[in-house]
Amino acid sequence: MAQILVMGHLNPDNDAIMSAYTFAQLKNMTDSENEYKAVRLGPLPAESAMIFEENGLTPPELIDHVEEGQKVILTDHNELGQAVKGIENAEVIEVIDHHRIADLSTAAPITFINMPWGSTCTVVAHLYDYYGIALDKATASCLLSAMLTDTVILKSPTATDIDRKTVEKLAGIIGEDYTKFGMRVFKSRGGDDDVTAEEICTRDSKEFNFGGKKVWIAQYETIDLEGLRARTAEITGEVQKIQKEKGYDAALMLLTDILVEGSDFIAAGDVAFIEDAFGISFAEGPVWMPGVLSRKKQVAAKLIEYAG
Ligand SMILES: [Mn+2]
Repeated sequence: MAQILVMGHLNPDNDAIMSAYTFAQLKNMTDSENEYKAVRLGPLPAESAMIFEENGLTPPELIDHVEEGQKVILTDHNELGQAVKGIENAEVIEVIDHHRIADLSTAAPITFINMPWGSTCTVVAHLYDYYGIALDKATASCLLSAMLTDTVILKSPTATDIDRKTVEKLAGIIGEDYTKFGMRVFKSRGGDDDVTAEEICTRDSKEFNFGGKKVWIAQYETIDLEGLRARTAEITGEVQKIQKEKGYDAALMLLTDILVEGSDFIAAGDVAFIEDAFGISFAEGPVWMPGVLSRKKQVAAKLIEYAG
């Protein structure tokens, strides 16, 4: 019996954690030949901790690398830059995702399920259906919480009709209005006052390769952007530090207000590339981008298009 590790991306968000957790559980219910263990590659987000606690579940264990030959299943990512240390010498046996297809290649044919839906947990919910496994309340809570954080309670342009239908269905299983549940999930993150600039910049950051440019894009979601703006200088300093120390061509921080529905862009490094792509200027500091909620669809996709 082999132990197979199921994991979301580095700097995990709620979708990375919950997709790994619920998919490992599904695999254990449908394949008795192997043992599937969900793990995480970074700190547990506050909302994930709340959902695990409420449902009496044990969060995935933290790991920092995988051994050579380890069998792994990737959820919520397929870019090597977002994967566990040692991935080059591990064996990827499945990928369940909702992102662009990047640079992963395998020696053998594998299950690779990638749907352009609002969250990986939407894909996992449909895989429970596919295997005819009924969702219990705890699993539905895990999945729903991640569908709502990834789609900003269905307000993000990444939310599809499939997401909307699935959200309604899961809210029915847990017996709670999805908007109320979603606000409760977002509020579990607490206010921003106790959060350091370093945490703001690293809580949900990802590395991308845009036509040879190594670009770091981080996103921090708040329900009080006005309050955060008092700390613009401090946060800008942190973004500049990350860009320089990690040698990124460019670094872009999105401070996203989920209630007002838009983001402040703070950039460092080769900002001309970002300015040209969006037709904006950072000469006066951060730039307010109304309606921008999705890093993937409204920011990364635009930079890929521009770089190509
Ligand atoms: Mn996701």
